[in-house]
Amino acid sequence: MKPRLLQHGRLPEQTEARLAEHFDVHPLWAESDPAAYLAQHGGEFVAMTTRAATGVDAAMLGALPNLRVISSFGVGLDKLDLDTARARGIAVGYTPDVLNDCVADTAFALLMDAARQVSAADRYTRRGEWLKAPYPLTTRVSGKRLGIVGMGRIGRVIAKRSSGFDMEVRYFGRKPQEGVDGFEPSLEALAKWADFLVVATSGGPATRNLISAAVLDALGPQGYLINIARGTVVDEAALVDALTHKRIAGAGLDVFENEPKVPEALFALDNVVLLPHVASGTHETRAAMAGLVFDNLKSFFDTGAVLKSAV
Ligand code: 8YV
Repeated sequence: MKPRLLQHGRLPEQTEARLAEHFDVHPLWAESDPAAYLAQHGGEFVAMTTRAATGVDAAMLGALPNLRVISSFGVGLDKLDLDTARARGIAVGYTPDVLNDCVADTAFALLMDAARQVSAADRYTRRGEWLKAPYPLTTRVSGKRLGIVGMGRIGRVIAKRSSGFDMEVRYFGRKPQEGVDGFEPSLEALAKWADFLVVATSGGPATRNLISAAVLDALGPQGYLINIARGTVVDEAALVDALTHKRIAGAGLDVFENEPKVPEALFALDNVVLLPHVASGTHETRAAMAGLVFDNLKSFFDTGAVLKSAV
């Protein structure tokens, strides 16, 4: 008999098909009242899939008394109740590493766009304004100072990308990373030093509003903020205020506090580039992530352990 698997949130089509070959899958996303469904059937499931943005909370885990493994699509763990999973001995697989390159690429796309105003200049050209006047000057990237908040797997690839732009790198985090020079123990000092501050840390309560009004003020009117991490890491109201009043030069944002809602005040501003949380969203990377969601489950049922464990 195939193990019974609860699918929380959709996955790429091929992955859903592959899962159905090996598991008795129930799509929770198709239920009109998921809580009522789980109250009746929760005990049937030994495995589940979810997505980083969807997660699994304590209430849902409570409704799944026989769950043995969770396999999550994504690297973010901020919406997963890991404490409960740990306490109950539930294995948790996720998809780190395979998305590092694309997320770092997107960080650089946002950085380049914020500084050189690629999107704003494109809009200017389409509006026919070039016929009236040349586009205003923008800000140089090469040779500038890059501050990275969170020198983890993705932060390191961002640092690697920056060497192609001859940038000087320093970073902030809980502790200095072995083999990585440039640790700065004060986030405000890093922001003051940096021309570009890139947020690449994990989300969750420990980093909530880490990028505060004070950090933005330290970054200052010549500084740019790039966020490819989680919207919750930045005090969004303070950021909107800083961008509106030009207390920072600009920003490039892939993530927001209440996705898919983006503060409307930002729509009218040309000093901010807005992306709909797409940093890992390439065919290649999403296929690798989906493959790992499957492989984590397969490994768990073959060997008792997922390949990439989050707990
Ligand atoms: C995913 C992400 O696109 O991996 C993560 O944590 O934020 C993204 O790569 C997405 O959130 C998956 O649901």
